[in-house]
This record gives sequence, C-alpha cells and structure tokens, in this order.
Amino acid sequence: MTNQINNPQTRQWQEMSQRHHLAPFSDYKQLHEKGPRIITKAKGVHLWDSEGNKILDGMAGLWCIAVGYGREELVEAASRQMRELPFYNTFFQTAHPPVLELAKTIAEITPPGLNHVFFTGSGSEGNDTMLRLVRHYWACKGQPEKKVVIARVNGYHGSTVAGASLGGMKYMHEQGDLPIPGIVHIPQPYWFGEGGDMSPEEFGIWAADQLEKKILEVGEDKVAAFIAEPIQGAGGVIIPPDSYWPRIREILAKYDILFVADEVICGFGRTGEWFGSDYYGNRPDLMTIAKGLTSGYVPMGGLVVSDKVFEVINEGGDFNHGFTYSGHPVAAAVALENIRILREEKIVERVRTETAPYLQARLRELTDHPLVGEVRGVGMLGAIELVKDKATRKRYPEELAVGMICRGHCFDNGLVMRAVGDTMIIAPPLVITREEIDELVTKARLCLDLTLREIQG
Ligand code: PXG
Repeated sequence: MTNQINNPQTRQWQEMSQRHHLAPFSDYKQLHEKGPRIITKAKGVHLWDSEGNKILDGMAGLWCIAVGYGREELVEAASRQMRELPFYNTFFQTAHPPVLELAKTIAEITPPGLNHVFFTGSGSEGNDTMLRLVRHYWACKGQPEKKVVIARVNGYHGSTVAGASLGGMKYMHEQGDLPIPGIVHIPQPYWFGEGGDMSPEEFGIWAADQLEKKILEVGEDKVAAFIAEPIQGAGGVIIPPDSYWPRIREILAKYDILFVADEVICGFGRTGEWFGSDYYGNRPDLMTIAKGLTSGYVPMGGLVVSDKVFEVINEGGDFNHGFTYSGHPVAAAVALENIRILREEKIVERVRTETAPYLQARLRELTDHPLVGEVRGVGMLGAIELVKDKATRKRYPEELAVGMICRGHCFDNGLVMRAVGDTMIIAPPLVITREEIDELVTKARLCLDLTLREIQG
C-alpha cells in the first residue's frame, strides 16, 4: 500500500479490521501488521482508496464487474425491487416475477439446449448444487453408483466443502481433509508451466487424454461428470492449447458422463462471447454461473441445466436442495438489468470486435520486457508470465515472490493486477475503453520495470 497514511480514518478502519474482521484467504498476522487498503468508492473502471489514490481496477472487483462501476440503472433496479418485494422465498410452490423473468432471459443467452436455472447465492453454492444434482440425475436414471466427479488440478470451483474439493488447489485441500470422497483430479492444460519439451499442441492432447485415462481407471459406470473452467481463472488465466478442447469433446462423446462448464469467470461476455463454452464451441450439459451475472453489484450465482438433464430430474420426484436466497428478488432484478445493459449496449460484441483485440495486441507488446516469458489472453482476460530466463521458461526462486513484488508496485502505482505465483493476471471490466487500456498497459510496463529493478537490487 501507500506506505504513507494521511487520513486518520484509514488507521481507524485498519484497527477495526485487526480487531474484528476475518478476511477471506488471508494470513491474519501478516494482514494486521500491514493493514488492509481501504477501498471507498468506484466509478467506471477506477477505484479510490481512503487515502484518495485513484486506481485502475484491472481485476473488475474479483472478475465480476462487467458493465463498470457506478451504473445508476442497477441501483434503480435494486431499489425499485426492494420497494415492491424485497424478499420472498422460492420454496414451497411459490415464485415471483424477477426470478422467472431472469430464468427465461438466461435461457435466451446461454448455448442451445441449456434452458433451466437453479439459483444460488454464489458460484460455490452453484457447484455444490451441481454435485448434488448430477448424483440425483444418475440416481433417477437407475444408476446411483455413478457418483464420481472428475475435476482438474489447479482448477478453482469455490470455497465451500464441495467447491474446494472440486477445485484442484493443493493448499486448500491441505486444510481440512479435502477433497471429500468421490472427487478426483486430472492434470491441467498449462503448457507454459508444465509442458516441458512438448509443443503446446502435443501437450494439449496429452492433457486431454488424461480425462480418458481417468474415466477408464475409475470405471465409466462410476463416473457422474467432468467439470472444468473453459479458461482457468484463479489458477492463472490458463488458456488451453488449441488441441485441448476438441480432444476433450471427442472423449466426452465416447463415454456416458455429464460435462459441466464452470462459467463463473468466463460467462457473461468475458471471452468476447456470451460464455466461454461458446468461445470454444463446447456443449456442456450444465453450467455454473455467478460474478458477471449481476456484475457483482449483489451476490448471485446459479446452475444452468440442459433439457437432457431436466427431462430426467423432472420425473425424479423432489430434489431436496435449496438456499434461503435461491432466486432472491433483488439480486434477480439487478441481474436482469445487468443483462439488459450488456445486450442493449452491445458490450459483448464490442469486446469481441473492438476492445479485446486492442487489449490483446497492446498486452503482447510487453513480451519484449526482460522479465516476461509469455503474454497470453482471450477477450478481457490476460496473463503475463514473469521469468528469469525467457528461452527456458525458468522461474525466479519461489522465496523471492516476484509476483507479489510486482503486485505491490502495481497497487502503489494505481493499478490492480493479481499475482498467481509469478503469473500476473488481469480481467478488467468489459466496458474498459482504448484510452483506459493504454493506461493499463503503460502502468503494467512501469511496474515490470520497477520489479526488475527491485529484484536486481
Ligand atoms: N468457480 C469459479 C471458476 C470461480 O472463479 C467460484 C467458482 C466460486 O464462486 P464464489 O462466488 O463462491 O466465490 C469462483 C470464484 C481469485 C479468486 O483469487 C477467484 C474466485 C474467488 C475468490 C478469489 O482469483 N472465483
């Protein structure tokens, strides 16, 4: 942060943090020593902290803000709905207009055949719902032993017990005996980090073939589903080699298992298509959604279910699952307005044809930097690999925490970029303009220079 604190309120808030707030994914002692940066307001693609610093939000909140901060229409939609009907549940044979209109609208924008939506409060709850629903599906079909879900190492699917188990984050599994039984993992298609001497295309085929190997090892009669993000987000914006998804599709076509796309990050325009599955031409049976669904203005997630799955569970009696806030009317009203803005302002089209090509071209200019081993990206997603040796893709020693050094310089120079190890990642709001992209890339280069200078001492 701002090493310098001028606003006395900043200290007061930091003290409240230390005394009372347990922040997600934090080393509390370390956090308290430093004190959190306090974000007080936002507009468009920029944030302001309590010290008055203006910061370009290269991470869209946390991969959430599609339509930009400060959209009055979303505020209006929420307040209108709060006045009309602030809450009612959707259990016990009731419903309300916003949840029904939202389910219909989502069916209009999702890939063909995905027409039914179970709403949740978050992406993690969406994946918990998925686990229970796919097992219910196979039980309804008379195959209750088909329970195992295959997921990927370094995938991220949330932080609930099921979400963290589906995810392939070792440091999460280590806390609390995860994964739970019935969830297994295969390697990820991360060529830059793990491809060794293989070409990206060879490695893509190898990584995809691990799915078939795992299906045969577990037994097709035991496997319920395969879950994957079209592009891994939290794992480090990992874009599979071009050979990966076509081979996965071939494998899925051979076996009777369900395919779940976790679209929590890729959904709602981030790749320049409505969903990451559209970008790759994948045809999932189920899709988890959250984040961009409401642009993060209020919490909401869900599971979109295909006609094929619906037709089975429709005959299967009660599905004994649900959350108090499933289909919350205020969240649904905000999501509807958010999708209306995305559609009417043609934001996804603009990302695809105009701003993403510009962002991707400008980001790739950073490839010439001595610290940069690779720049990759799709749509409004980007990753910059920091390395010691460009040719061999060799990293700096882990203890040096080069990514964290770079992240610190970014924050101090008015840019939010996230570090996943030594991979710097960006996912700006979809409404970012060319001028703001220029600001992002200029700041990123400056911070790469500062990082290099610091590690060279
Ligand atoms: N699936 C994916 C693909 C996600 O990225 C979730 C599920 C879980 O969503 P909820 O709403 O329960 O958080 C996510 C969430 C990071 C980071 O460090 C990413 C997420 C959450 C927190 C941190 O990039 N993604």
